[in-house]
Amino acid sequence: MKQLLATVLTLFFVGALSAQQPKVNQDRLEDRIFNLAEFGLQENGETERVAFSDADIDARNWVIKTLKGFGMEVRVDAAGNIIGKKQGTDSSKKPIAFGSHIDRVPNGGNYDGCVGSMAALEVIETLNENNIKTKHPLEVIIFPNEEGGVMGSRAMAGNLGKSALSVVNSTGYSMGEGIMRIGGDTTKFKEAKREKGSLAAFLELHIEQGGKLEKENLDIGVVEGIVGLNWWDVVFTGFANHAGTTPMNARQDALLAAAKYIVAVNEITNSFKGTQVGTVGRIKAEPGAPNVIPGKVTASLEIRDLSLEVIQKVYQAIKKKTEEIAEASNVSVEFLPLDTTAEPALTDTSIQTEIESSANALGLSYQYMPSGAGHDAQDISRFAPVGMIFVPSKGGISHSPKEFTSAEDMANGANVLLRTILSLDKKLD
Ligand code: HGY
Ligand code: MN
Ligand code: MN
Repeated sequence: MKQLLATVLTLFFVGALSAQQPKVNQDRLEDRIFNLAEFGLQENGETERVAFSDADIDARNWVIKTLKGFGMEVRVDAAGNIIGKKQGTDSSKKPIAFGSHIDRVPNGGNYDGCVGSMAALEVIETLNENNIKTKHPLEVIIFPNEEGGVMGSRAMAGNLGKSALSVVNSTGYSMGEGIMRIGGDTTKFKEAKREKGSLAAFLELHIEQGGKLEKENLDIGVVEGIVGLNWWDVVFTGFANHAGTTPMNARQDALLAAAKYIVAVNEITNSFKGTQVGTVGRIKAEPGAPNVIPGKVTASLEIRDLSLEVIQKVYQAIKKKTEEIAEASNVSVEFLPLDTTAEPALTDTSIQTEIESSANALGLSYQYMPSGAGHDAQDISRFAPVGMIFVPSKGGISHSPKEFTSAEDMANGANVLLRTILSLDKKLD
């Protein structure tokens, strides 16, 4: 009986508490996710919206128009970051910012980045319709080209080097061309840099992109830290020759060496204790005809871990083994680092606590956890305290058209985001 009474009282208390705070509109949030998915919709019903594409530009313009419709001052900085500002009641306070990205990987899903971006719009609309004015100004930030190396957030952190501007994505545009296309200005992209202390806090809601929350039937992830990641192009140079007349023992087959490299990446990454990951996600064999022995192969290498030292250790072991493979295959190999490095980042512990208490107050289950995916929040953490909120990914699937997060899970995350913003507004100076 006592247990029942305690439960009833708790539910009443939680209900009463949460009744004081507005809730987001779940249907409107999901409608915006579906609306956003229209930008880049293909014949097969899937959406393509890689950064700098026409679809990306159209989606960005739609977000800008929506933010303006909320009465926000909207600007696009020199790196292409969209920044919507809602004035607070105390102009001495620094903004509380929140947002994510709307660009996608090729053949990606509708939720990666989109949930945090659409939830940011939903938070503003919910505050407006409840006539809630925060003391701190609020900023909604939509970062460009997150998938191509967290470009916008790196520029905002002052970490985007000139060499990054030549990195080309699957649209064929380089980052420099892309920044110009989306309304940035490469002649002054350094001006996108924001100084330490210029934001009171930054929050990012994001899908987990893994299966832990779903497996443990939990609503919310309180993110403790975000992995670092490094990319390289690995170029094998052999000798293109006739596939019919060149004896097997007289070949300099760049693709055969690359194939052994791919196996080595997997074996070496697994050979170290820990949770590091190593992937070859892209490969191009030239000249790319069935009757020509490939003379040149360019493959990618990505290594991730919460520790840069571990990334380096795994990389050196892979490089050493690959050089042995190349020598034995009578080809040469080069490792070319791509300027898309994202360093590991820890989230702010006091913001973690606010996220936890928001989840508790909303009666949502949660766990503390790391992020195996990279995010814009990791670069923003160079100059501001950040927090990240995860919601479940169905089947742990992401970077795939099969990516899915339910409307209820999205609304849970958006309500935790809203509540955390309001509690930080009260507590932060
Ligand atoms: O690749 C990542 O980790 C992120 O989804 N951009
Ligand atoms: Mn993302
Ligand atoms: Mn992604």
